[in-house]
Amino acid sequence: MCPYCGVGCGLVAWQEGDRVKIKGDRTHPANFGLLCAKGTTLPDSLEEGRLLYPMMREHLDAPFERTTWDQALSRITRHIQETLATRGPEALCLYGSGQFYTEDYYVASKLFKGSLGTNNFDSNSRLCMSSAVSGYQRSLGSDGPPCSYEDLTLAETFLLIGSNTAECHPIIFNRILAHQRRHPDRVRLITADPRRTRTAQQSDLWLGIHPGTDVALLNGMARICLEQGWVDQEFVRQHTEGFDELCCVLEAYSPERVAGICGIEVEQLAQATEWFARSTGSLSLWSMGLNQSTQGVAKVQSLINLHLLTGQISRPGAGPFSLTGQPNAMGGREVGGLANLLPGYRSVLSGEDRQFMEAFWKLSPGAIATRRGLSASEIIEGMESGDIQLLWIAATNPAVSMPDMERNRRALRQSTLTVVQDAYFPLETADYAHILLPAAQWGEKTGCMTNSERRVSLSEQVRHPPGEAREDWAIFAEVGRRLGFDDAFNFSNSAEVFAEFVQTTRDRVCDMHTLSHTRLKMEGPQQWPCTHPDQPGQPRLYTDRVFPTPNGRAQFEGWEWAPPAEQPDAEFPLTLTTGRLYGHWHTLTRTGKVAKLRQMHPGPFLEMHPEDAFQLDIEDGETIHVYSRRGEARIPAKLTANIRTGTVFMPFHWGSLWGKGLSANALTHGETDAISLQPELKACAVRVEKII
Ligand SMILES: Nc1nc2c(c(=O)[nH]1)N[C@H]1C(S)=C(S)[C@@H](COP(=O)(O)OP(=O)(O)OC[C@H]3O[C@@H](n4cnc5c(=O)[nH]c(N)nc54)[C@H](O)[C@@H]3O)O[C@H]1N2
Ligand SMILES: Nc1nc2c(c(=O)[nH]1)N[C@H]1C(S)=C(S)[C@@H](COP(=O)(O)OP(=O)(O)OC[C@H]3O[C@@H](n4cnc5c(=O)[nH]c(N)nc54)[C@H](O)[C@@H]3O)O[C@H]1N2
Ligand code: SF4
Ligand SMILES: [Mo]
Repeated sequence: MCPYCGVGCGLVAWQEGDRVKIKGDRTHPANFGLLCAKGTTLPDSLEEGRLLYPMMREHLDAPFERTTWDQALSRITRHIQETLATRGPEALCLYGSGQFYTEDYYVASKLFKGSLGTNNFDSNSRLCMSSAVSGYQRSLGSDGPPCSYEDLTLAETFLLIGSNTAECHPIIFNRILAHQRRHPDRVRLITADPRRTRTAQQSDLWLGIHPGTDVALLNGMARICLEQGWVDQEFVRQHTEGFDELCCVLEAYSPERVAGICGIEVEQLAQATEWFARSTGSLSLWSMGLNQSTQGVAKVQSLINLHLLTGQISRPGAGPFSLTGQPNAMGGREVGGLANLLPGYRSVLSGEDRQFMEAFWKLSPGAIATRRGLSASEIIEGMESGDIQLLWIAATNPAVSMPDMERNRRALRQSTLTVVQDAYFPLETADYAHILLPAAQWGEKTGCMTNSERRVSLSEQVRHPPGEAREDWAIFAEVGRRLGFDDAFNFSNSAEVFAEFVQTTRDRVCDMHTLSHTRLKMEGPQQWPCTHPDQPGQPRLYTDRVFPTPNGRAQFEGWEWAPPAEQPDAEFPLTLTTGRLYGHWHTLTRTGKVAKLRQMHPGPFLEMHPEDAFQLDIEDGETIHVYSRRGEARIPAKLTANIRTGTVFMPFHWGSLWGKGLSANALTHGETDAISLQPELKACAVRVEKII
């Protein structure tokens, strides 16, 4: 499976000499052989700049020196034991990643939440999927996405909201366009995005809303449905709860007011609503434009409200479909890879769930902490206050990807002991590490990942890890054994880890207890729930219209629109939004090593509307200064009418290894959604200045 985005394309990989070769897997149901530019160039990213040996240093200003695994792991184990004795488990913390394989995630979870007794294991999914998780849970009772890729060829109306699908989930977008080409009269695409992205350019309708106004937009659409009689009365009556309360909220969202808040025309709002409500199947696809917001959960729930109201759910070609970002963001949810979760879609806040996992892991009753662990942003606060004595970072590069870079830098500098476990060196986050552990990456280990449509694929090893690199799960397991938990971490391969993990999913929404490495190898990738050893998994959830809530009904929850946390003002008059480019992956540790992709996107830029630029006397290509209350960037302006006036956009891929002043996250702030604790990476106030 491709180790980049959550589309989860299948690959055929083999070794030729010392090179790995790949092609698209024609039999894989996610991509049927197709790959995008990132997937195709994957082999070019595997060799250069690898971290080959463990390295250590006494303090952050000393140079790294090569060390042995034994010495590095002894230091970590000793430090954990001392911390447990003096400060207790809450002073230990792991920050992981949706790019772990499921087996890596599971062993990490077992070590921290089980054996060590702290829920301080969060992951970069906090910056990515946590609003979708909370929104799904509150509305539908569980965060399993109900849809399938099959729906991409059955829907009539596509609402692409806060998703640049063409650049970020390209193979999904290809499938949608192919479907539209087959049914040009029926199939319609609506894109809601402050930028007229490649996705919007290929859509039938672009709703160029102001950043952060999605709740108003979706409430406006719901209100039009009420007025026009486009409500599926029977579905609402039989399968939902909270309709009257929702109607009260919707009263304030007249089309005129909504058009004003969003900065669009009433006719556009009406057209979008009609296409959505009156189609034979409406599928909404969303990602970071909804999730990365102080209203992230409100946006997700408002979107789900619209599906429930119109009955556009629980049947083929319809439903609210969250596109997962990272290849194994979904697997992370299955194993409890956020500070509030436990394996098998369980919660650390539920006594019953904790008891199950304590018994399963053969721990004493009460061994799992009752409190939610620290979220990504709270980890930074914990570093500032000195409450965290061990920070272990694996498969994520927070020195580039977390908001408010300067604050993070100061916090990370204060660490007593930071371990960074990554495949590459140099790396921005390594600047803050005392110990570097070399990780085996894609192609060098065997394990599973789950894509956006809940499909589990097995990725097999094609070559040996370079140098002394080891698999992530094996590193966590060895630390577990060194701490004295021999039985718990006595796995001899990742198939055994997977076999143990799947038993935690039995009778759960994500039931995959019949899956094993052998079955996945023999029968190919499977969707969960997959409850029968001889039958394939289910393509859709809730087709019986019974939702996993206490009374089986889906829940309407109406939200008032609120603007982003930091509003433009006289000093910082523009709203900056941030995101991705087609050819690059996150912090460039891999795609930055591929010449073809570097040529495609040579550097960062600030997209701005010519009218905004004219006022500041800025020309296309001119290097400019961008300031926020927290930091600055110095990058070329890229003038385009494909963005709203008042809004500017910057890709977030470039970190300090590529030069000074190139990072979007020097500008962003750390305010989060109150429920999901996901940061608002999509809106902050900035000022642009001409350099004289
Ligand atoms: N090429 C590429 N593909 C990737 C990745 C990558 O790094 N590169 N990363 C993967 C990961 S982890 C993720 S999470 C996904 C992310 O996938 P996407 O969410 O599609 O990508 P982004 O560019 O972060 O943001 C999407 C869009 O949200 C818009 N937006 C900003 N503010 C708002 C708003 O308030 N409302 C609405 N409606 N839209 C808004 C932005 O203008 C942007 O076009 O991509 C995955 N795929
Ligand atoms: N401003 C702004 N900031 C954002 C976003 C945004 O839209 N705007 N998006 C956010 C989102 S959605 C995400 S998902 C994050 C992503 O942010 P990060 O997680 O920081 O990004 P990556 O560059 O993918 O980092 C993954 C790291 O894991 C390493 N690695 C690869 N394979 C392996 C492996 O098998 N094992 C180990 N141990 N390491 C491995 C890579 O070398 C790399 O250093 O960024 C977030 N930050
Ligand atoms: S669409 Fe995503 S999973 Fe497929 S090849 Fe491209 S990056 Fe890989
Ligand atoms: Mo993400």
